[in-house]
Amino acid sequence: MLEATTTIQNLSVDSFFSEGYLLKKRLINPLLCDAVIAVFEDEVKPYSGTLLRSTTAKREVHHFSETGLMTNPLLNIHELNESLFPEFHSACLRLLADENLQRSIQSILGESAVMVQSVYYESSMGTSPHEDSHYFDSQNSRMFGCWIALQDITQEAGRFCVYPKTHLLGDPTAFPEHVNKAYADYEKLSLNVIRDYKESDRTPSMADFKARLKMIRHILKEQGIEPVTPAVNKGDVLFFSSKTLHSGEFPEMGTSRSRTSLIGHFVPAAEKLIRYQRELEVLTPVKMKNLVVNNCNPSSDAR
Ligand SMILES: O=C(O)CCC(=O)C(=O)O
Ligand SMILES: [Fe+2]
Repeated sequence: MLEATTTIQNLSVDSFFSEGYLLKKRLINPLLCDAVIAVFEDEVKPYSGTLLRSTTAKREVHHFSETGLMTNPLLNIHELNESLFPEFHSACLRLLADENLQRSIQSILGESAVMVQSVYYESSMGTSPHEDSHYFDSQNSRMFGCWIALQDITQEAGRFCVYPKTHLLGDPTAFPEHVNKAYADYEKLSLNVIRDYKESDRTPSMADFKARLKMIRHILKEQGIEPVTPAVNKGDVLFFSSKTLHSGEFPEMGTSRSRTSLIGHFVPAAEKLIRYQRELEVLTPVKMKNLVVNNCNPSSDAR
């Protein structure tokens, strides 16, 4: 029995490495998901002050859709002021430290993990295909995101998409030379755009990312790579590599359907962090409740 379970686990991990993502259904207890949403409604949603956002990496008040959904996701909820949001802070940490989740993280990494970023979404904002590695990663590109559905997510709310095998772009054993050359050009442009923004401290705009988007769309089309938009339900977790292209669909206009999700990005504890594929940073892991997190105030986002 034990042997069979171990084999199944290994198969899953193998598919994470071959496909660049892995969906684990019902990994998290739905009650933990409900608890996070309930305290978000009680403690966080009525708050009128500013909080750090993943869209701008700046502090902003909540922005709302016409149907009352928060549209600017919260960046690094583990670093929220605990005295302002005690219940939300501890419910999120409890969920991210969940035993089943941590066991899966361990089996992907094969060693101890540190959470370097967390984001809370109430709605999808429509994010174009990108890889997180260009924003930040572990120095050996082993970071991955755990995208946790806190509710059943409908098509209308705008689903999360992954592009299978794209974490292998640039690998000569996986893609032909002309594709890897096009990918190298894309990567160069993408990093230039991101580094420019960071240096001038401007907020990314869709227009500036247009050329990068055109290049990656061309590669995806030529290789016939279609996005996978798995139907996800409360407690499901989608693990995706820092190098896997992913995007978020736009919600339908005027929808009242939320897409409540919590995302944690994890790296091996023994590696350094790298920002914009240029700046190395030593990790300073600390234990926060039952979760090991990096003790810093990251200014980068993974959008
Ligand atoms: O949830 C989304 O729409 C995008 C999330 C994302 O890009 C990320 O977590 O890295
Ligand atoms: Fe991302």
